[in-house]
Amino acid sequence: MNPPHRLITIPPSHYCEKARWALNYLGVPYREEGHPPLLHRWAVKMASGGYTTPVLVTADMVLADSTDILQYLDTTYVEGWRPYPQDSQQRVEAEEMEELFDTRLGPHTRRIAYYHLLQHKDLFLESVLPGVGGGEKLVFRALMPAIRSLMRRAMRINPESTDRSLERVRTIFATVDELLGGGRTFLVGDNFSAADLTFAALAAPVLLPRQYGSPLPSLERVPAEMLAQIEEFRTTPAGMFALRIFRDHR
Ligand SMILES: N[C@@H](CCC(=O)N[C@@H](CS)C(=O)NCC(=O)O)C(=O)O
Repeated sequence: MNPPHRLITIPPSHYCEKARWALNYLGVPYREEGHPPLLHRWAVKMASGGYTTPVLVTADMVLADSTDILQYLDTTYVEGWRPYPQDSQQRVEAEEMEELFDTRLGPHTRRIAYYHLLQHKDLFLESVLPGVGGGEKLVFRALMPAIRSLMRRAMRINPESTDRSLERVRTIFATVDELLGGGRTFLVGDNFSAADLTFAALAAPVLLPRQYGSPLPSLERVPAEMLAQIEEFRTTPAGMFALRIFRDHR
């Protein structure tokens, strides 16, 4: 029998990782349907009418945003792990942090990773093609030069914007360093929540954690400039925290 849920993804996407991680953590059965960037558009349009992944299709609902997916899991699987704290004040804090990471961290870590990977065809293809169907793999390879420039244009990826994104990521990491200041185990309260999961998932493109749910390039193979940035972020308290969250909870 087919699992009840479909998860439409661009497999290496960190917003998809956020949804996939929550589904895995709860043990919810689902079937992942991976597509490469841009070729995802048709499947997503058919399923949700929108543009972005992840999209979770359940028997009676279509959820086209990673936060909506976590909220859905929180209210549907009430016997298991609850992504959001039960205390109302802590819940507000967790939701505010999730929103901050979704809007101020995710777009910038993605730009930094793509800036580097788009310059290295093999690393790029090894990152975006696992988990994708054979036909789309062929089409993607054939259209790769055009897709690469469309992606650069759509995400405004250039050296100057990438430098600005590095500064934005440093700022969010410094905020998380401060939040963790008193030696906290988790960002909100005493339990693993959507705040921790979202920070770790959306920071992943500048940390390359081993436990990530889709293959990422190994540290030995990434270009020197990217490696230096990963080492910088990995050695901050926020970076070490995200790597620990992956190690202990992914
Ligand atoms: N707010 C959305 C953002 C998702 C998002 O930006 N997804 C990217 C992948 S990292 C995407 O599908 N981009 C494709 C496009 O915009 O065409 C969420 O949390 O689900």
